[in-house]
Amino acid sequence: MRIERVELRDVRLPLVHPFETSFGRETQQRVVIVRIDADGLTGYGESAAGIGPWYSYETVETCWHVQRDFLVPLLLGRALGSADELTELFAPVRGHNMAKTGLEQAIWDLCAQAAGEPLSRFLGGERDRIESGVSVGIQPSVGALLDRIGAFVERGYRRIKIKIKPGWDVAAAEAIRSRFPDVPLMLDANSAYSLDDVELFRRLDAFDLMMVEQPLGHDDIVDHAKLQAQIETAVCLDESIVTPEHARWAIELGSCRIINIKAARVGGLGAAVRIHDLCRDHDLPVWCGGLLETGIGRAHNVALSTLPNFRLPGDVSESARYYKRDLIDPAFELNPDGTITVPTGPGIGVTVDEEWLDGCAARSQTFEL
Ligand code: OSB
Ligand code: MG
Repeated sequence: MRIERVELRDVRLPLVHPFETSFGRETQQRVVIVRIDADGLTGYGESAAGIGPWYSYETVETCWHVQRDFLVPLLLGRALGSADELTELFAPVRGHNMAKTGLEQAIWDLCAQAAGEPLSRFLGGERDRIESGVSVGIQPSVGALLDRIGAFVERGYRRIKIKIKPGWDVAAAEAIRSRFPDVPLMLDANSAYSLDDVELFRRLDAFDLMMVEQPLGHDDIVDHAKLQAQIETAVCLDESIVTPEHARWAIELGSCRIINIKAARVGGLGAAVRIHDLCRDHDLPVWCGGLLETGIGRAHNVALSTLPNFRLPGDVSESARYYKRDLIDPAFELNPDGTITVPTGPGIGVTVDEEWLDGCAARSQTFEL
C-alpha cells in the first residue's frame, strides 16, 4: 500500500480521576493521535507520550518533532508490503519509541483492514475477550485506597495493581490484604527504590503478591537480577525493557520472571509481538500494560492482549475509568465477568469520533503527497 496522507493531532483529554505515581500526578492526558490514509482506507494509532518526561524521556513535543521532521518524511509516498517493514525503515531514528508507535499502529490498522481481518487475528491473537485489571494510583489515605479498590473489585476487575513509593508501600499492602485477603494483587514502584531496600521487598513477600513491577532504576537490569535472587515475589519489568534485546538480556540475567509489554515503550506492535514470542519460548508470562491511552491506543492494546502468552490480566481497563467521553464510540466497557470484548470488525474495529477528536485537538498538521 502507498502512504498518501498522514495527519497528526495533539489531543488533550481530562482524566476522570487524577492519576498519581511515584513520579508525579496527572489530571489530564496528552497524546498524539495519528491518522494515515492509504488505498482508500484509514488507519489510526496513538503516541501516548504524556505531558512531561517522567515515565520515559519522550513527551508529546518530542513525538511531534520526531514524527514531523524525521518519521513522516520516511513514510510519505512509500509503498509498504507489510507493517513489519517499519522496524527497518524507522531504525535510523534511535529510540523515540512512542513517536514510532503512533505511526506504526496506524499502519497495522491499515494492513489488517486490507486483509479484511480484525487486528487481533492479524497479529496472531486467539481470544475473543481479554482479562481486565486496573491500576490504582497513590491515594490521599489508606481509607481512600481501600474504598477505591472496593469499587473496582465490585465492578469485577480481575486484578488490582497499586502504585507504591517510599512511605506508601508495606502499610498499604497490609491494609489491602486484611480487607481483601484473596484479591489478585500486585505493586508498581515505577523505579522508586534501590538495592538498599531489599529488606522492604522481603517484607512484601508476606502479602502473596502476583509480582512487584519495576522496583529499581528505569534503565537497570543488573540490580533487578540481584533483587530477584533475594526475594520470593516475582519481579516484573516495565520501564527497563525498551527493545526485544533488553527482554533477552533481562531473561538471561534473571532480572525478572514476568514482563509488562507496552507497544508504546518498545516501538510498536511488531516489537511487542517479538517480545511476546521470546517470553513464550522462555516460559515467562507477559501482560499488557497501559499509558492511560484513549480508545485508539486502547483498541491496539486490546488486540495485542489476545496473543496466547498474555497469560495474566493486564492494565487495559474500560474507557470510563479514564475518560468521560472517549475518542471512540462506542467506548470500551467492562463485562460483568471482568473481561473486555475484543472488537470483531476489520483493523482495530472501533469507530473513531472524528468530530470529538477535532474538538480535543489543540493543534493538527497534515502531510500529503
Ligand atoms: O507504570 O504502568 C505504568 C500509567 C502511566 C505511566 C506508567 C504506568 C501507568 C499505569 C496505568 O500503571 C496503566 C493504565 O491504566 O493505562
Ligand atoms: Mg509500570
